[in-house]
Amino acid sequence: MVRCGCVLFRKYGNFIDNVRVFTKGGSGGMGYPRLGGEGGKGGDVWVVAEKNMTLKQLKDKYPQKRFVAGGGANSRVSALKGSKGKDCEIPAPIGISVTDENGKIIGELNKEKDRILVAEGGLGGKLLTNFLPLKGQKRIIHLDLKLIADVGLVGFPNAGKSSLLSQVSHAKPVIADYAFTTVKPELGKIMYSDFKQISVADLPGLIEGAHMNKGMGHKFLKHIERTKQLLFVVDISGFQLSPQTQYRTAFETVILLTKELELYEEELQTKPALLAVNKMDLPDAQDRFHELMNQLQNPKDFLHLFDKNRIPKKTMEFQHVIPISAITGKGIEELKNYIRKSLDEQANQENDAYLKKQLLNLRISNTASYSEPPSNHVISIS
Ligand SMILES: Nc1nc2c(ncn2[C@@H]2O[C@H](COP(=O)(O)OP(=O)(O)O)[C@@H](O)[C@H]2O)c(=O)[nH]1
Ligand SMILES: [Mg+2]
Repeated sequence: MVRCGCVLFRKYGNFIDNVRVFTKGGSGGMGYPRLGGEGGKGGDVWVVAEKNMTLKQLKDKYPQKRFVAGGGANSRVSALKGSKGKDCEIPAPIGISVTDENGKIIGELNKEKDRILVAEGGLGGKLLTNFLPLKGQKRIIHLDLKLIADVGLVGFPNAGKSSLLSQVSHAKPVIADYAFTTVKPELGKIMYSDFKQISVADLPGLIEGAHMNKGMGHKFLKHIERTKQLLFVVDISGFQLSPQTQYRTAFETVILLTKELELYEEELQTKPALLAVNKMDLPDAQDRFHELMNQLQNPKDFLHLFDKNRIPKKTMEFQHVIPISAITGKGIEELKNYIRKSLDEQANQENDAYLKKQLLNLRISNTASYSEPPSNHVISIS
């Protein structure tokens, strides 16, 4: 058995699982002191869960990441009670938690059309406010995709995902219960000798055609988003769903899995991924493994063997490929170490990027300190 994992590539993805946005409720409208008229309330800002929305789409659609609701109408002789300002809606994916700048949870979106009020509009001018309107609430919020686990297992049936999960987690995996999902992922925890823990989710039911909602299709694929990294698991002897379906080699399995991810959501492919090649205890496994490595390192030489519509635009870039046997336990320790290393490296990279951004923000705020011009007509409440 090959002892060490082979490094193919070393690149961390840029899957977006959190977004920071600026929100501001609309200002109230002016009151009408002489006639006792009341200005309209400013519009509110809401975060609303929408099907098929992703944080990346949100970022692409609103690069400024500013959401400001409309102002309330002033009170006039013809309309003493001013109308309410227009609300502003931030479209977000399902399965999001919304927090404020201090990390305090404002709310969660667990199903389609769930909505959370994040910044309230100011009151219109009225007797109580001396007919002066109030400003809307200003708030910076974070939208975070709720994670189910650090690592998600990706593989066709019988690859050995369940066996692997019990082997690495030393305990019977538990079935997790999440409000935002009907597919219950099996969760296991890898324990390290220094008490570090890494959670692994097995989301069963991925088959060819899952992107078209075959098998558990979308329900399954949706949850691959909710892990920091992917662990592909393939059977070195290949895969055949049933006697009626085509036999696939391990390499073909990797390509087909990649294509399923791509067809569902291309961004999934940017997640850091490892490849565990299972059942290395079987006869001929060693030869097949060398063949597989050759194919993975030169995919272009082998892709012409596939149907055109099965070839992914981009092949998966695995951080490591690790031969294992979930039955004998061979390679499992190496796999655990690579999983940990990969997650640590990703965390370091994210941390570096975060610090760089903070530094940049600091520089910008030092060079151009900006304050809003004072207004005679608007007062603030704290
Ligand atoms: N020879 C061998 N069989 C394995 C290994 N891992 C799993 N299996 C067998 O493969 C079959 C499918 O395993 P399972 O863990 O249920 O796969 P899953 O469908 O991906 O969860 C079972 O019969 C396992 O005993 C392995 O490393 N070597
Ligand atoms: Mg299973």
